Amino acid sequence: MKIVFATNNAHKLKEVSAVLGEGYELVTLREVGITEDIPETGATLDENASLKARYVYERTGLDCFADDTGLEVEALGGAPGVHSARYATDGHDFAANNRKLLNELEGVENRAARFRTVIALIEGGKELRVEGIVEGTIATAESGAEGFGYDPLFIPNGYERTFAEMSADEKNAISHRGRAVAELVKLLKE
Ligand code: ITT
Repeated sequence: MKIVFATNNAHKLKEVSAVLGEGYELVTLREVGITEDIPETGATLDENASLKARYVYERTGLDCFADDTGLEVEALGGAPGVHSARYATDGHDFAANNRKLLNELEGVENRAARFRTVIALIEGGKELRVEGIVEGTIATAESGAEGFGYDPLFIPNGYERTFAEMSADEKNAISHRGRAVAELVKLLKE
């Protein structure tokens, strides 16, 4: 089954195609001729996932899905949340975001955080949403070189390593996106 995944993030594309497995052919935005940045102007992860999926559906008429992910840190009132990509700067500067997060949490004891992924699926013109959550803590220094974004700082509960110290398979098995994609697969199989 062919389905458009509305993302420009190559890491995500790799993670999601690994979880979806063989029965699905993921089509990229470039392959359907969408090269511009899709506006993410929503106030919540749900709204942004939905905006991205609808944008693609309106232009292509193809079945598609989009995700939006945020890191929600308890001591920061849920920040950076929907602003996770542009926490420190306007761009997707992962290193600057991680530095800012460490600064904001300096001396803070409560380091509880969670990643939340919302996926909006449009299939046959009908929209459905699923989500995936992983709870954890924010480390006091970066470790590991795998993954992307806040992975070097995020230690999932029950582990003593960050996501960036795990293989892609290990991360996918317990991650926010892995769980959301597992729910997506259930919807696609219904
Ligand atoms: P697209 O909108 O093109 O899909 P993006 O990088 O902007 O890509 P999101 O809006 O979903 O992705 O995610 C916002 C930010 O959250 C992202 O830039 C990363 O900093 C962070 N993030 C998302 N998923 C993550 C993960 O699995 N591990 C670590 N950080 C992640």
